[in-house]
Amino acid sequence: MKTTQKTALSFSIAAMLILPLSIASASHSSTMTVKITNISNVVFTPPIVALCKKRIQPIAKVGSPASNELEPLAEGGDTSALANIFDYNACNYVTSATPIPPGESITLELTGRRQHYLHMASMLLPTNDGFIYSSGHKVKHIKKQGGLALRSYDAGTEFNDELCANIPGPQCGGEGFNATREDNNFIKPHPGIQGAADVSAATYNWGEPVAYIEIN
Ligand SMILES: [Ca+2]
Ligand SMILES: [Ca+2]
Repeated sequence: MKTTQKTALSFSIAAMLILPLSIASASHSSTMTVKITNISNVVFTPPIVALCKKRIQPIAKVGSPASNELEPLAEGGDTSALANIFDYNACNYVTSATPIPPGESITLELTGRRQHYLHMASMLLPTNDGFIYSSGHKVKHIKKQGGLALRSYDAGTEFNDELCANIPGPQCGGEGFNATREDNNFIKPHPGIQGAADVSAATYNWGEPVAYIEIN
């Protein structure tokens, strides 16, 4: 009897020792690589990529007006307001140092867990307010399905006049963010380049999807 009790006690002590270690191992953060590939005819501005522990408001909601944080990204490639959201929610995030030209990819490293939620956004150049985003998918789900294909969206915050004066970046050099919003002030699938003014549809128009994200 005494022996049995001693054995039971030994097991429970062993369990206490092992359990916290296994919990720590299951929730351990690791360095992940997020690879973004541009499969369009337009350039992606340096993207911002975040991994968040909690579920947070998505970067964009199709059919709703763009947030004041999304507007400067979609019109000017400025990620700083989105970075503030990620800071506020204690997410890990990185911003690429370079844009992603058509047919090329970049790989960014950041620390996270399989349970974390991925968020990513980038502007499409040369467009008025075209952008791509991914928001709220769990890392483990993205990994399980081998990656995510992204479509393009129009932020609905700037009319698509396709005038270089209103398009920033190396192709046009025009204005980026402007607080004025277009009449149809909601996020919608991007209609592509129409060749309405300064931007060549033959050179820049694209099909869907426009990007692919993989996590390793
Ligand atoms: Ca627009
Ligand atoms: Ca605007």
